[in-house]
Order: sequence, then structure tokens, then C-alpha cells
Amino acid sequence: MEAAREHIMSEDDEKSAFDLDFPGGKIGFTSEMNFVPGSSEKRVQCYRVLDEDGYQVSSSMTKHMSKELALKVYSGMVTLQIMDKFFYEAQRQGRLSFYLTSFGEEAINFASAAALSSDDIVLAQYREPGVLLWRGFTLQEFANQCFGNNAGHGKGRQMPIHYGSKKLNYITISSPLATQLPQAVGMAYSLKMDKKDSCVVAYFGDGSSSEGDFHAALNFAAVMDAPVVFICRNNGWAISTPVTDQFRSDGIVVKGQGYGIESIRVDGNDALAVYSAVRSARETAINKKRPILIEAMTYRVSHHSTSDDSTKYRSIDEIEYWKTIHSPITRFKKWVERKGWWSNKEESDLHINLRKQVRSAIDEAEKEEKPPLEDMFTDVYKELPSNLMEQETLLRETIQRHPQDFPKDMPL
Ligand SMILES: Cc1ncc(C[n+]2csc(CCOP(=O)(O)OP(=O)(O)O)c2C)c(N)n1
Repeated sequence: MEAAREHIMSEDDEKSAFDLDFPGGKIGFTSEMNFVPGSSEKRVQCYRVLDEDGYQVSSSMTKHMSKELALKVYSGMVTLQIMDKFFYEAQRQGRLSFYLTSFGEEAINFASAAALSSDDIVLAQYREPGVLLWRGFTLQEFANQCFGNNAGHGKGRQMPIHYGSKKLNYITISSPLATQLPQAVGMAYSLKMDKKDSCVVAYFGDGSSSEGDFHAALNFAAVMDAPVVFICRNNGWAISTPVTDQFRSDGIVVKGQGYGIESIRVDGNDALAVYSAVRSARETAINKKRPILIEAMTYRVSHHSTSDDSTKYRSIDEIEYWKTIHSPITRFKKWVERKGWWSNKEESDLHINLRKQVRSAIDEAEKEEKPPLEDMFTDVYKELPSNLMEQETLLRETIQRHPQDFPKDMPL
């Protein structure tokens, strides 16, 4: 029997150890049995430009933030905050069926939107209405969608907050989490094939990263070199599930690296950091034609939605701490005030004006007629297929049989 060939590798052997071209990739050998650790000892650091008190800790990229742009970002954040407050209350008064606020995540919304071009296509989750507001969707359009009235673009066929605008390159929100991510990659790939100077921007929460679609999207984007910017809002919670019950990795940022995608972690409560990172990511995506991942660290100050009471699973002190000490709006306000760009008078005028506008948008949307019943079946097929005709007939018969269960003024 042939003796087994034994060879103890010396240090010299180690140095000269040859590489081998496996079909799975070219690798070098080692005699040490090292398991790659599940996570590195040091967590990935978080990029910030402003500290908690709105003082600049870095001057990087702030040259791109002019007074005009800064004030547009600031008033955008305040607009969303006021819109959220009044729409939330309208739901509590029973005027809206559902609502969901973006409290605490205003900087991610507006600073990222400001760094994009209107040609970039946005596929959002649902906590990014600020991107649409930035692009020109009016308070009246938001209110019409939420009231599901005849003037709203969805004509009541979607739940409130499922906004969308073809004109503004903002794809209509889908309820099933993470479905927007593979779609974003496909769209980005088509922009690349058409040699367009724009990219796709896909927003999602930490909870969505637990969906298979997230992983499929990242891998697909990496191998297809698709110009897509993934922006994850890591706000710590997926309804009542904390991130500690979702993954063991160092957040989302390291997952980008796992798929071969350049990634960065930024302070999502720092508008200047978000703006700089998104601006730079967009340039890379478009000029180098490849994907980029941004993990924006933040906190969901609000309940998940009007169907949730978050004090059942987290303390009021925790919420207060993030709401006050880490408010992205207060931090940015301190910065613009120190620059001499904003005064108390302008602040109070803005609030008075916005409150009026939001109230009026809600009142107008409420007065508007509901869409006729037949609209429930239109706008998908050019000609209504027989199964939908049957459903419409069945619905009309049901209403006739049980009129007491339907609103008297329902347009039939
Ligand atoms: C596929 C799918 N699973 C579950 C849900 C129910 N759901 C709606 S929102 C949500 C939490 C998502 O959390 P995250 O992505 O972190 O976003 P956040 O709400 O914190 O902004 C869940 C589980 C859903 N809409 N779709």
C-alpha cells in the first residue's frame, strides 16, 4: 500500500503556497484552520457631519449645501411633521381609515431627496412620503389619496399612504414588504441598457432586510452592475420586532459587503451626512454603473401605524429620548440658525402657514365625492375580463340585498 505523503508546511512553504484557480474562484492555501468570524470585533462606524447640537464635526461636502437648499430641506422636514400630526389626528377622529407617520425619519426623507435628480426613479417602502413631497406632490394630493376620494390618484383602491406619481418618478407603494427591491434592480438595469444618466433609488426598513427579496435584489444588482442606490432606514423596529430578533450581523451595512456591494453606514438623524452620502452614492451608481448600499441609523419615534401601540413593547422614556435628544429637525435647525439663515419669526410664520394649508387640504379631501363603484374594476385591463364582470355583478347584488351595511350616499 502506498504510504500517505506527509509534509509539514514550514513558514517558507506558507509564503510560497500557490494559488489555485477553482471554478468557484482563485484562492490561496493556508495550513491554519481559521473559521471566518460571523462578525468583526469592531462595529462599522457611522458617518456624521453634525453632532447632536448641530455643530459641524466635519466640513466634508457642506459646500454643496447652499442656503436655499438647506432652507428647502428644513421647511420640507417641518411640512412633513405637521402633515403627519394632522393626518394622524384625522385618523383618530375617525375621518381616515388608516395612517402612518415618519416622525424621527424626516432627515432621511428630505436630505436624500435633495441629493437626487428628478429623473432618478424612486421605489419607496411607505415611510418616505417626504421624497414625494420634495418632488412636488401637493398636500391636497396626499389628502386625496388618504381619503380615497374621486380626485385621488388611487381612487380608493389602495389603503391610505400608498402614494405614487408617474409624473414625479415615484412608483406606487406596495404593501408586501421588499417587493420593491428586485423591481428596483430590474429598473436600474433597464436605465443602464438605455444609457440614461440617472439611477434608481430603493428605500426600505431594517425589517424588509429579513425578506428573501432583499437578498435576491442585492445579489442581482451586484452581478448585473445595476445603477441602484439602496437606502435602508435602520430604525430599530419592524412593528414590535426589535433588530436583535432579526439578525446577528452588524446591521445591514455588512450585508452589502457580503454581496460585493460598496456600502456605508450614516447617521440618519443628521441631514448633512445623509445628503453627502446619497449625493456621493448617486454619482458612483451613475458614473461607475454599479449598486451602492446606505444604512441610515435612526429611530422610529412614532407607533408603527395607527394600528399599533408601541408603548406595549418599548418604554415611553426610550421614545422620549430619541424624540428630543436625537431629533433630526432640531439638529438641522440649530445648524441653519447658527449660520444666520433662519429666525424665530420665520419659524413661527412657517408653522402658522403650514397648519392652515394642511387643515384646508384635509377639509377639501373630505368634501370630495367618493369614486363610483365601477372604478374599482377599471384601469387594469383595457377590456374588463369576465371574472371581474362577475365580481362587479355580485357586489351590486350584495349591496341591494344588504343596503343597511353600506353608506347611503355611496355612488353606485
Ligand atoms: C411580506 C410582508 N410581511 C409582513 C408584512 C407586515 N408588515 C407591515 S410593515 C412591517 C414592519 C416593517 O418594518 P421595517 O421594514 O423595519 O420598516 P418600518 O415600519 O420600521 O419603517 C410588517 C412586518 C408585510 N406588509 N409584508
